[in-house]
Amino acid sequence: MAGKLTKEHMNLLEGMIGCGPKSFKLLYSITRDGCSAAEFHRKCDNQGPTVTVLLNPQGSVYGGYAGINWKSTGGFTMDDTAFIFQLVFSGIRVVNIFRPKDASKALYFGCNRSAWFGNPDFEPFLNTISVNKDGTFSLNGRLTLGTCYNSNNVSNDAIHNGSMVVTELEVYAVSADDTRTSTPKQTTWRKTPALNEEYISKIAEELASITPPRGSGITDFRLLLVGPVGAGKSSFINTVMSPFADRIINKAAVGTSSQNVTRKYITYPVRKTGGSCLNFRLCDTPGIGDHSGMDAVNINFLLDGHVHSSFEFSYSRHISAKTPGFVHRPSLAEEAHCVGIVLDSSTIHDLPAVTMTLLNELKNLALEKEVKAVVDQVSEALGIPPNHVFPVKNYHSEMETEVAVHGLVLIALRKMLFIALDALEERTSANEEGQEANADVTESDTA
Ligand SMILES: Nc1nc2c(ncn2[C@@H]2O[C@H](COP(=O)(O)OP(=O)(O)O)[C@@H](O)[C@H]2O)c(=O)[nH]1
Ligand SMILES: [Mg+2]
Repeated sequence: MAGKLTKEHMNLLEGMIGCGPKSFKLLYSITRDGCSAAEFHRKCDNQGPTVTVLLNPQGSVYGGYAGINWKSTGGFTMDDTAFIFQLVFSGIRVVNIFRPKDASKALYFGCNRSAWFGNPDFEPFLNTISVNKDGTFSLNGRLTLGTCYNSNNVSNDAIHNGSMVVTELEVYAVSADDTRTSTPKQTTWRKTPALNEEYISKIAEELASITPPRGSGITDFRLLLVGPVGAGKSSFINTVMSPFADRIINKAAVGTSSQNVTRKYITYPVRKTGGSCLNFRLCDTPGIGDHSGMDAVNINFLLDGHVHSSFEFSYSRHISAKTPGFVHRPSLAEEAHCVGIVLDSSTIHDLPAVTMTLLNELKNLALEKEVKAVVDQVSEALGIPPNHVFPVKNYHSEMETEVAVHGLVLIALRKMLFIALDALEERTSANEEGQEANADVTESDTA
């Protein structure tokens, strides 16, 4: 059986290991051989250097390299060639290598433990884990970089999405391969953008240059965010603001305490460090499912621009033309130009049926106003094209900004802006054509 490690991953790993081309032979796979420490040791002990790779449902790929034999003899073992790595985060290439700072505890050889790195740094699983109904495995280990391995200021969540649920764990024997020449690094890096400072400033500049179409009379795009309570809508807004300010922003109230739960419709402009505003507003909404009043009727009014900023939703009363502050004839500028559905990737399997129904209704309501979501399953469940689904990670516990977080959020934001731009260009040209047609009629009338 071929493993899930791609050629590109192998090229990246052999660069990290060093000393020329390597071949990778699959020794152990939890989906093929069962997830048990005994099986891991039966297949992987005394096989020389190995790579252990984990793949998760969010599309992240990370793992650890051991430069010496795995054994079942117990105790810590020195390995200054060992490292923990990340290759992909949420489907986007994010390459990081975390080397030991205390190599004397680089590996642990426990007969009831799988590949075990540091104390505790990266410990996939203990004993035996049974497979979940959906084919994933909820590993009982953890990723907590920083004790024996350097964390390079990358948070654990930015590697494993805050969860030890995996779709696969594989171990490969690594040996020198003189028959294969490695792909030059340059070629690999060009295929997809590396999320580094340079890329972040390039994409931030590009985003600042996207403006509503001329003739639309609109100064800023309205990007509406909807989703269940606690999905991360307010955090997403703060995270989007952060790369433009070069610090973590906390303007939108985050959290589940009663004063932090969003009850109002609030539109947030985004400022650059110099003070000027970008050409879009992020519109925060109350969460679906907390008696917040976010049902199909109210969402429809919101999409069409009948609701003013700071409007407080009520569960007991629907919005109507009699609601104080109701915008009777909203202009195109007041409508939602793009709708982003924000979902928490760790609870996507458990969304209540009523929430799914409402999200589906919302998609139908939004029609050409295209929709965003954060995980692949949503693409299927809601019938949204996969290239409109963007996994992102918000700031929630970090102290400092992170390049990978900025990269993912800016890529998602760019897609939202392009969707809004396309929708508005279509509307504006349709209006212009309408006006031309009217002008023709007037001329012939007066002739
Ligand atoms: N692990 C993790 N937690 C997050 C993320 N985004 C938000 N959170 C946390 O989830 C909780 C709810 O977030 P919030 O933005 O208030 O959700 P909202 O109700 O949709 O606005 C807060 O405790 C956040 O710190 C994320 O990307 N990863
Ligand atoms: Mg909120």
